[in-house]
Amino acid sequence: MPPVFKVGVLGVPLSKGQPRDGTENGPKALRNAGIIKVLEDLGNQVIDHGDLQFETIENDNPKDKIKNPKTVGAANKKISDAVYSIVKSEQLCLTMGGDHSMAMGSIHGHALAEPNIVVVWVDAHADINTPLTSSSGNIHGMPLSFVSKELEAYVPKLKGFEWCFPCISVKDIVYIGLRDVDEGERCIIEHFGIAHYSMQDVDRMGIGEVVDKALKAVDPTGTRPIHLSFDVDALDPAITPSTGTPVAGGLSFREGQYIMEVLANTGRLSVVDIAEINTTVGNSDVTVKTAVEIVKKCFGQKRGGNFLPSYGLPKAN
Ligand code: Z70
Ligand code: MN
Ligand code: MN
Ligand code: MN
Repeated sequence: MPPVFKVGVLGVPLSKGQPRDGTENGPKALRNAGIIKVLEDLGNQVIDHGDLQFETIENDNPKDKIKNPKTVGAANKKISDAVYSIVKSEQLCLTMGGDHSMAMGSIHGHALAEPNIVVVWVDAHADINTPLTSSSGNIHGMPLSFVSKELEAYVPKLKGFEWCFPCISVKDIVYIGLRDVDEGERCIIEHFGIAHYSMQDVDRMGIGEVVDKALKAVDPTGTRPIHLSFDVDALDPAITPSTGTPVAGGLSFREGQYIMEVLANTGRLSVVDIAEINTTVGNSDVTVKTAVEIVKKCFGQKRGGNFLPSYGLPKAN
């Protein structure tokens, strides 16, 4: 039998954490692909919280390098509040992005509701630039620096982010799938000893050992609630071409599914972010189809097969 979850679905149509239009269509694309029914057909109870609405704040000029600071700050405050109340009401939260700056609010809201979370960050990128190490100024490359206690001294106080106090430790983060990491990020990872499994590690050990080691690295006792932040660019661009920064040599469909199945099996998934689908880049049908298949595996679908609790084995006589 599949595990059956009470799932709270939240659309996060955010795009101002990066330069391209199109990531704001992620929630709509997943809804049009039938994500709600897909989750229900697995036996889950689904509560659809709709899509958040974000304002574009006028004259939101760059602060030093940082682009759209007030708009992204205000959007993430809304995300934090919404995720907090979904987690508090005991729903397994699926946040459908949206660019990956959304994880700042999502992790923040999650950590307020569940103070002992670990963060599994599946991404080609490390997204832990500080506003001072970032060369792009795009906030989707920075969310982890804003929420990490050890990095507080390295992140300048910015208007629009007053609500965002650090709420996790860098020791609670583990990366899977890295293959495009900036100099400052690599320095942060080494300096603070952040657990990380790059594509080289996946090549060497295989995905099975990588996921085992990743979970043990952040949660040796296997008891803590898990925040999965999944950037679709972790997957190979052959299967998720519709994303702003495709990087060759990514996770295969099977490796992506495997990560999700193992995390679902822990019974401790608590929030799942799916980020960086950009419908205006490449073949969005392929990308959305891949994303739906991957998301399903977080919510009970197993490649080995499933049956619903209501299923009764037909008797011959
Ligand atoms: C780079 C930066 C990034 C996604 C690009 C890239 C970050 N490290 N994240 N695409 N999804 O701009 O900070
Ligand atoms: Mn990425
Ligand atoms: Mn290493
Ligand atoms: Mn990312």
